[in-house]
Amino acid sequence: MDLVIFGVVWIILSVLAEWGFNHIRANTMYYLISNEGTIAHHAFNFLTTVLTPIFLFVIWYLIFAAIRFHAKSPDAKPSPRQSTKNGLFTTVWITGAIVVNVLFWLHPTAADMEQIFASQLPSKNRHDLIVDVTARQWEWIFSYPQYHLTQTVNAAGQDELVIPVHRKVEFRLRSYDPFHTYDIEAGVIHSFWIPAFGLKEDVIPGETRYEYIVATHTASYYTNPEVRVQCAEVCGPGHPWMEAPLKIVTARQFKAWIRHQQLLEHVVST
Ligand SMILES: [Cu+2]
Repeated sequence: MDLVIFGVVWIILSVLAEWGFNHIRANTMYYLISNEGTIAHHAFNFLTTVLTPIFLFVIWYLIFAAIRFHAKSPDAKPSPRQSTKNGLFTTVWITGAIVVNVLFWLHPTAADMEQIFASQLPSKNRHDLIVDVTARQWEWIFSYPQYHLTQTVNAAGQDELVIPVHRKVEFRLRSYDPFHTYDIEAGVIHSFWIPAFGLKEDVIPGETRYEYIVATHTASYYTNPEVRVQCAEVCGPGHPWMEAPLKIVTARQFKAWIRHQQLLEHVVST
């Protein structure tokens, strides 16, 4: 009888929780427009779906045991029926744990994460668009070495990041301050975060880090604020405002933008 009550309540709780999670996912997950972010998102959904009933099993087990088997009065004697071993339970629990772990290891949704980590190796990404990203207190500076652009800006003269859709982009992330000529090495830890891409990468002084992204849709900061570069590591008083607009454009628009930037930098430098 205990087993039936426990099992029925566990199933009801699991169904409710899965339903609630699906509802939350469908309504509150933010705008996501990168291949890599989408893979990570699917892996997260898969893991939470499998883990929710297991989590509830453990929690409900604790609560159920505390209610069902508590002493009825302060001077109650321990039950004469005591057992310290339950071979069936141990076998089911250990087998179940192994099966779940092997599932995570082999299941394509979770295994996709391995693909992301593998795809992030610089040696596998030789022919991408390169964007050098310099984080300083408090500004993001974008350079395009393949096009000889040192600092791209929008019409208002603010730093701006523009990348083409459906093309792999290699971000090279560094933290130092090119404008502090007395100490160019002055730098603190920042974090390169584009909310719409769903990935974050710390930017550490003295290190070069890489992030690879393929954007899946055209989009613009000027219509959706999630399409921006935001610092996600507290780096001083200017941290909350350390952001830069991002635009994801077609290949043709990107070419035109590069030409415009080249003209702009040429005008400024002469
Ligand atoms: Cu920062």
